[in-house]
Amino acid sequence: MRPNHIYETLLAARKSGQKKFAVLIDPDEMRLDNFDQILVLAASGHVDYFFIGGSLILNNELDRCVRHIKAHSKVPIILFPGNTYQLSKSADGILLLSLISGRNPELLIGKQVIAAPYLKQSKLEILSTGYMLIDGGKPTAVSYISNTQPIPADKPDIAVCTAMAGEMLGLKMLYMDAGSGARQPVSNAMIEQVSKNTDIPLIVGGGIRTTEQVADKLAAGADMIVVGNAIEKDPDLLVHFARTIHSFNLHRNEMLK
Ligand code: 1GP
Repeated sequence: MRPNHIYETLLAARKSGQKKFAVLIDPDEMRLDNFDQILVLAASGHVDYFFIGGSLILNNELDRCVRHIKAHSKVPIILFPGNTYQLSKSADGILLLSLISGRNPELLIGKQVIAAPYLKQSKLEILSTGYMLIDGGKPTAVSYISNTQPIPADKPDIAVCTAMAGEMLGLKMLYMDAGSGARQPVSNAMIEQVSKNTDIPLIVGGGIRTTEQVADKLAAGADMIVVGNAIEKDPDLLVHFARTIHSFNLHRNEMLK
C-alpha cells in the first residue's frame, strides 16, 4: 500500500478550507471523442483527481482506461469501484467504500473482505470512505444494483447521524452521492449539517450540472465536488467548474490574509 499522500492532501485541504475537484470517468465511455478532450482540459491544470468506475461497467476496459489516462495526464487517478472486479494496480488510490446509508451487508463489509488481499499487495493508497446514497429524485443505478434505499433528501438528521457513525467507526472520508444523473443533487442544507457535525473530508456528487450548484455546494461545506455526466455531455463545462472552484479557493485565501 502507498503512503497516504492523497489523504494527507485532502485532510490538509479540509482544515484550510481549500476545495478540490474530481471528474468521474466511466470506462464504458472511453471511446467517445469527448474522452480525449477531457484529458486535454484536465492536463492543463483544471482537475485535482480523476475518479474511475461505475455501478455497472459493461466492457472490460477499466485497466486499459487507467493506463491511457496515466499516459496522457499527471492528474492522480482514484478508483471508485462499483464492484470488486473494478480494480487496477495502475491507479494511484482507491475509495474503499462502505455503503453506510444502506443495510446490505455485502456492501458494508462483504465485498471489502474479498478485495482486501488484492489491495494489501497492491501499491494503491487505500481511502476508506463512508458512502452515503441520498435520494436524488429518481431511482439510480446505484440504488438498484446495491439493493438499498437512499436516505430521504429531506431528512438531514439521518444523514448527520449516519456520517457521524461512519467517522466514529474510523472511516477516513465521507461521500454523499445523489447517484449518477440524479434529478436533484444533494441539498445544500444537508451538506451544511453533515459538514458541521464531522471533521473528515466530505465528497459530494451526483446530478451537479451548473456552476451555481458547484458554488453552492462548496459554500455549504463540500470539500470535493465530483462531476461525471454533465462533463461527459459537454467537456467545456470542466473549465467552468474548475474556475468556480479555484476562485472560491482564491477568495478564501484572500479572506485569511
Ligand atoms: C456519481 O457522484 C457521481 O456517483 C457523479 O454523478 O454523473 O451525475 O455527475 P453525475
